[in-house]
Formats: sequence, structure tokens, C-alpha cells
Amino acid sequence: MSLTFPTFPKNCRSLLCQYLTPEIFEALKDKTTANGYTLAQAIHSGVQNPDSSIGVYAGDAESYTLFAPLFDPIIKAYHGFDPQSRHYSNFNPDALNADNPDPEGAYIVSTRIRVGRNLADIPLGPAISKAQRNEVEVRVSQALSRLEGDLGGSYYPLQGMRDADTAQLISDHFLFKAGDRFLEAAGLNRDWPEGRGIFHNNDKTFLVWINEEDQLRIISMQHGGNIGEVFSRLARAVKALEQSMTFSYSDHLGYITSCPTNLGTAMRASVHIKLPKLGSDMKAFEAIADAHHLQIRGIHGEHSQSEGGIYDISNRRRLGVSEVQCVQDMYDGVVALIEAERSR
Ligand code: ADP
Ligand code: CIR
Repeated sequence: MSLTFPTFPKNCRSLLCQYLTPEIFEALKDKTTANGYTLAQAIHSGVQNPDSSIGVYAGDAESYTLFAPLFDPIIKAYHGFDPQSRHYSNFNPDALNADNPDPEGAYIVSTRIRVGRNLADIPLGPAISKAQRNEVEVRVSQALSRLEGDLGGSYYPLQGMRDADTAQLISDHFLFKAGDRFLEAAGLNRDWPEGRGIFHNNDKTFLVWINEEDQLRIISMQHGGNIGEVFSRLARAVKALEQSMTFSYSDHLGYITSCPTNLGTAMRASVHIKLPKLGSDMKAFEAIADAHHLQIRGIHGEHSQSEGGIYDISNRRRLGVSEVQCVQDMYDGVVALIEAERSR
């Protein structure tokens, strides 16, 4: 399928509209991956949503090489990672130097660390078929059902879940929301809610989302600021799941994910933290966040607002830095933010 060069509004700031030149567009517009994924699909979310921060999604690992003239500069701009670089992993909890930054519990409400994963032999969500998505659900939920001890739990498919239960899980920050317009335009909401669901242990400290933006989002979370405990649980869970599944990984880009911001470690380590004083001086707040490679989100996840002076603070870089470094970025930044809040 060929298409014409998209028009973006004048005020568009997405990485897509910054890096999609007419030359790159011409060179890539008729290319198709082995799974049938095209440039038109890769850019559709950012074309439909000019307020995207990024605007592109991959349909498979091949998208990152076939459409490299577009993806590479976007990856460089987001992660500061060069096309010839190599990604290295270090998921060893013993290498982490991050005590609880708030032992009195005055600031940190909760800590959450998640990684994205996708099965090596199945296309990513934007290019997956309904049958393949359902196969992922079966394979992953079966693997999860074999976990034991504190990681043992149950799988709850979205289809058939009572509306009140869905709403409660979302408002308690455990479950993803429906209807995200960025994911919708990327084809990630096709056949909703079939094939999607959530697994969690009894305490809801270990959770796995199935077939949201990535096939798996593996999550460790708990109240308070014990980052080490959250990281160790996640490392253990990922290791256990690797025994029964092979995840898509490349030496260059690390774990392959549908959004280029998640490549590498695919890790987002966050705290929900009370910073009401800094919150009323966003310029100072953002300066500290930028200096420490942090992202500021609202209380209900990406594209949401703060409530009651509580913010979601997480590492921004995920590729070209190890898992330990992602958490270290978050920890160092949170220490600086608490210091700034205290001194106001
Ligand atoms: P993701 O982190 O998986 O990319 P979102 O930003 O959409 O996705 O967040 C998913 C959910 O996780 C939201 O309900 C959000 O409020 C919740 N969340 C994120 N960080 C924390 C945290 N530190 N404590 C509690 N809930 C959190
Ligand atoms: C966007 O481009 O705004 C959406 N597709 C979401 C991008 C991922 N968000 C992020 O900054 N990590």
C-alpha cells in the first residue's frame, strides 16, 4: 500500500513529525515486514494523534531494522542511544544501591517496577492476529499458573470480568485502562477485550498484564518506599518466567517492545510521591526531573493529572542502561526531589 506524506499541525512536537522527512517517507513507504507490517501502520498513531510525544509503534522486531531510518533517530532522541551501540543487562538485586529513600513514610506512597516482554515467535501487539493474541494468553497464563510461593496467584481474563471489579482494579492502580487513543490508533485495541487479562498474587504485589501494549507487563509493587524489595521480587519473577518462555531480545536493542520508549530494559521504576510544594513550582520540579533523567506522570498513569500533590516519578531512560541503572536513576532523582520538597 502506498500513502502520501502526512500533514502535521504547525505546533506538532512529536518525535514522529520531527524525524519523518519526505526523503525517509519515500524510501520506506512501500516496505513491508514478513508479518505484513507497513510504514503506514507504524506512524498511524502519531498521525491520528498529533499531540503524541513519540507517535510510532513497531509491529515486530523486524520493524526496527526495516524502518530504521525513522526509528533510529527517534530512539537516539528518547534514550540517547546510537544505532551502532549494544545494550547490556544487569538485573542483579545485589548490585543495587538504593535503600528506602523515605523510611518514615512522609513522602512515598508506593513503589512499582514493571518490565515489558514479548514472545520471540509471535508478532508484537500492533501486528498480532486475533488467534496469535489468544495463543499468547493461553501460553502466558499457563506459565503463570505454575509459579509458586509468594509469586503464585490466579489469572483473571478481562472478558467476563464484572464492570465493578474492573473499575476497582483500575482505580487501585493494578489494572490498565481501556480505550487509550494512542494504543487504539496503533491497532493495539483490536478485538477488545478478548485475549486480555491480569494475573496477580494474593497480596497484589506481583502482577502480570497480558496483551496490553506489550504481550506481558510484569509488575512488582507495594506500599511505601522499599525499592530493594520491589526490585528483588521482580528479578525473581522474571527469572522464573524465563524458564518457560523465550522473550524477544536483540543484542542491539535489548528487549523488543511495541513502543520504542520501552526498548532495552523495558523497565519503568516509579514511586507515587507527595510533592505538593514542588508541584506548585513546575519549573523547578521539571528542572530536577530533567537533571536526573526522570519522567513526571499523573496519579492514574500516563497522560493523567496529579491529584492531591501526588506524582508518579519514574526513570525516563530504558535502553543502553541496565535494569540496576534504571532503578538507580529513579532512586537518585527521588532523593533529590525529597530534599527540594523538604527545603521549601
Ligand atoms: P506503565 O507504567 O505500565 O507504562 P501507566 O503509566 O499507565 O503504565 O501506569 C499503570 C498503572 O500503574 C496506573 O494505574 C498507575 O497509577 C499505576 N502506578 C504507576 N506507578 C505506581 C506506583 N509507584 N504506585 C502505585 N501505582 C502506580
Ligand atoms: C505517545 O507517543 O505519546 C504515545 N504513543 C505514548 C508514548 C510512550 N510514552 C512515553 O513517553 N514513555
